[in-house]
This record gives sequence, structure tokens and C-alpha cells, in this order.
Amino acid sequence: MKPEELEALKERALKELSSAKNLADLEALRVKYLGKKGEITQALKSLKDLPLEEKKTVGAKLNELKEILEEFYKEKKNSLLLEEEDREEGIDLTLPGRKPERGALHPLTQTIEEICEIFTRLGFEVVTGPEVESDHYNFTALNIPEWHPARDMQATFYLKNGALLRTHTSPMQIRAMLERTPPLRIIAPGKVYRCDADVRHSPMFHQVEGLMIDDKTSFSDLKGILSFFAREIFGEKTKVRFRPSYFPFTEPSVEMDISCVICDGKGCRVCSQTGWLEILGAGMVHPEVLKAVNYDISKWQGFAFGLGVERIAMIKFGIDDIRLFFDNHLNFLESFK
Ligand code: FA5
Repeated sequence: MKPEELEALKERALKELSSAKNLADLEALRVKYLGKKGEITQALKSLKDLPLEEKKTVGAKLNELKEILEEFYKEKKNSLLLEEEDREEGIDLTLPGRKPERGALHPLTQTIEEICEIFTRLGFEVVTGPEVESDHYNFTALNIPEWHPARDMQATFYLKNGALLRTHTSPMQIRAMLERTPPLRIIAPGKVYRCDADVRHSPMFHQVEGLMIDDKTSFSDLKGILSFFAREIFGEKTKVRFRPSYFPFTEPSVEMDISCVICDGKGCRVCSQTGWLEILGAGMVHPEVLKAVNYDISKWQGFAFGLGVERIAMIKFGIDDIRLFFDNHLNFLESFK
């Protein structure tokens, strides 16, 4: 066999092997070139008729070609096997790759972060504290002694050792004042617990407490800061109003309403036709509370507020059942990505 014939044989064999579509085609080509009666085997057999010198050179080249073809055959067989496996498993190699699913922050976490961000811009420090509280911090120090009927306003979960699950974030007012010297501005987000459950009430929910103590802080500061907050979180056009209310730890006390974001204040089912939605309780810190932390009431004064995070999130995202936040259905959670 002449060198150019060998080269042509190599090219033809590699071309055919590489275009084999399946294992059966490939096997036929193996037989054609490398089988007992295959072209390479036949050529090797016919070496015996050649003169010694030629036998050596052509023989070496033929063996080299045989090795190349065998290696190529093996690789091709592996790749056809993999393709066949994929087909059996129903994998369509022409499909685009799957993107990994991305998670997102829970809507309540998003709301808490937004609230904290707004107050941080106004110089408030974010603090956190325990969910298992003592009677003293949750009630007594907040001017709610044991006999006080206001204790019944918040149905409390008591623990065996006399401790309780905090019913509001207001104990953080006491903790923050004891840990700092005035002036101070803090907000305290966190979980609170009450024996209470329906479409608007959950036994565990979130509040954000706010407290500002200074030597001049007045009711105007309370109104200004809370109005600013409402416009930041619900939009520039939001109107606010303050109604007189009662909390034992503030005097005077108010509740703040915002104009209904659903009907723009015209009256709808969500705002019970009033045009207003209540979002928080607030007031000037009661002197008895300042006394409980040994603050000089002739020098220091301030305001506090407590808002329900679920309430804010329900208004913001147009959700009418509080339980959706805790059922953790993926369809619901994915709509907040
Ligand atoms: C308080 O808890 C006071 N500590 C707020 C406060 C702080 C007033 C500082 C003055 C100064 P109230 O019980 O109204 O107040 O609760 C505040 C908010 O928590 C309510 O407006 C409501 O949005 C939310 N809330 C109350 N109970 C539930 C509940 N079971 N599920 C979901 N949200 C609730």
C-alpha cells in the first residue's frame, strides 16, 4: 500500500466513523475497518507479500493507523452511549438550561426593612430585645399595674415561671431608656403575641416600637415625624389624621389613620366606607414611665409610637387576610420577588 493510499484510507475511515448516527452504524464501521475481514486487518495481512524494507515502513504506518481508528472508535462509542442514555431518560438536549430558582425576602421582612430604613434616615437607632418578657417590663413599668383594666386589652400568654410572651414591643421603651442616657431615638421591630385570631388578627404578629426622648420633643414632632413616615411608605399623596385614644403609657394618646389607599379616601369595603385606615398608636411618654426608669421629668420628655407591621403590609400590598403571611404558600410568596 502506497503512502497516499494509506492517507486516503485514514481520511475516509475517520470521516465515516465521525458521521455514525447510532451504535449500530458505528459497529458496522468497526467491522468494515477493524474487523477480522476489515480493510486494516486485510492490509496488515497482505504485508507478508512485500519486500522486507517496505514491510517495515508500511507495517509501522498501518499499526499507527489502526491505533488511531481504535481510539477514535472508543470515543465515538462513549458519546453515542451518553446520547442514548439521555434519550431514554427523556432529556431533550436542545432545551435551554434550567435557571436555579431564586428566593426572595418575606413580604413582612421587606416591610420591616422599609420601615427601619425610613426611621434610620431620621436618626433613629434600630434595637431588638427578648420575646419572653417579665410582667414588670411588659406592664408595670409602662404604668399598667396589676389591678389595671388595661391589662385585659391585650390577652396575654403566660408561661409557667411567671414570665410572659410580650404582648407589644413597648417593653423595649423601658429597656432602651435603662440602657442609654437621654437624648435618644430608637425603633424596635419584633414579634409579639396575643391570644387573638381572625382574618385581621394573628396570635403572633409584628410591631415596630418608636421612642424619641429629648429636652424639647413636643407633640408637633410626633405629628411631623409620623406624617413624614406615612408619606414615605404609602406615597406622597397620603393624608393623615390623628384621633384621641388611650394608652396607659402615653398622655395624651392618639391613633393615626391614613387616607384609604384602595379608594383614595372615597369609602370602600377595606376602610368600612370611612375613607380612613388606622395604622398606629402613639402619644407623649407618660411621666410615670419616665419615673420608672429614673429619668428627670422636669428635664426630659418625648413621644412613643407602636405600629402593626402586618397591618401596614396588608394595606401596602392589598392583602385582605393576615393568615396568608404565615401559611407560606409558594404562589403567594413568589409574588413578592
Ligand atoms: C399597642 O400595642 C401599643 N403598645 C402601641 C403604642 C406604642 C401606643 C407606643 C402608644 C405608644 P395596640 O394594641 O393598638 O397598641 O396595637 C398596635 C397595632 O398592632 C394595632 O394598630 C394593630 O395594627 C396591631 N395589632 C394588634 N393586635 C393584633 C393582632 N392580633 N394581629 C395583628 N396585628 C395586631
